[in-house]
Amino acid sequence: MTATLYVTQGSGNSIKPLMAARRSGAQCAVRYMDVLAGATREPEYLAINPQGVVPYLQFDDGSGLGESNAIAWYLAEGSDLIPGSALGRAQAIRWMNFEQTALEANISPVRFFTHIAPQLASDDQLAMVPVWREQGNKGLTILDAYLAHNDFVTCDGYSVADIAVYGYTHLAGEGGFDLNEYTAISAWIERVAGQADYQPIDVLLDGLDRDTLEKAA
Ligand SMILES: N[C@@H](CCC(=O)N[C@@H](CS)C(=O)NCC(=O)O)C(=O)O
Repeated sequence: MTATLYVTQGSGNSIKPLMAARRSGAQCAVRYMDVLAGATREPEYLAINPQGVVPYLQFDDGSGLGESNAIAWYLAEGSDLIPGSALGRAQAIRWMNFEQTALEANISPVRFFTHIAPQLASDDQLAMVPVWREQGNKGLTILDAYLAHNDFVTCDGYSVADIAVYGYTHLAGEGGFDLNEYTAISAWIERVAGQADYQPIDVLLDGLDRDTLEKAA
């Protein structure tokens, strides 16, 4: 089955499926959505993904798969990104849930409303900035303590769970978090970036932009 992956610029969630596909060799067309211009609120996109967010993987029969971590897992199937042991797979679920609830949920909005699009921040959202930073730092502290004793997120080495946790953690500095305070996370970020198939976010997203838009047109 062929599939189309919808992503957007600068998104720590959007790079997860792209990182997984690069490693596994999974093939899919990529469509870039201009979230800031409201592309994910257009009826055409809501007909594809009623949740109105990216990333989203649409199959050629019209069905689809949402949630960055689920899409990354799907595209990683059959590769060394899937932990080999039962414990490794369970640890992957544990940390992918943690990423969505303790890390992404705080780092993503504070980065968006202070760095990506401060002009869009309402007073209520600005009032949340210190809360997001406090909660995000709690999550980073827990991750840092874990990575002080573990090279990667699961006991089976570099995996799709590292990709999931990496998505927004490595962008935390743009949300006002001081990653220098987290020495184990900083060392792990280097290990992820040291993978042979690694490409940084600007290359993964911006580098493919023109090609894939032309292909999809
Ligand atoms: N939990 C979802 C979050 C998806 C999400 O919020 N995506 C953002 C970009 S990172 C988005 O599409 N925002 C557009 C909007 O809310 O209109 C995931 O991990 O995929």
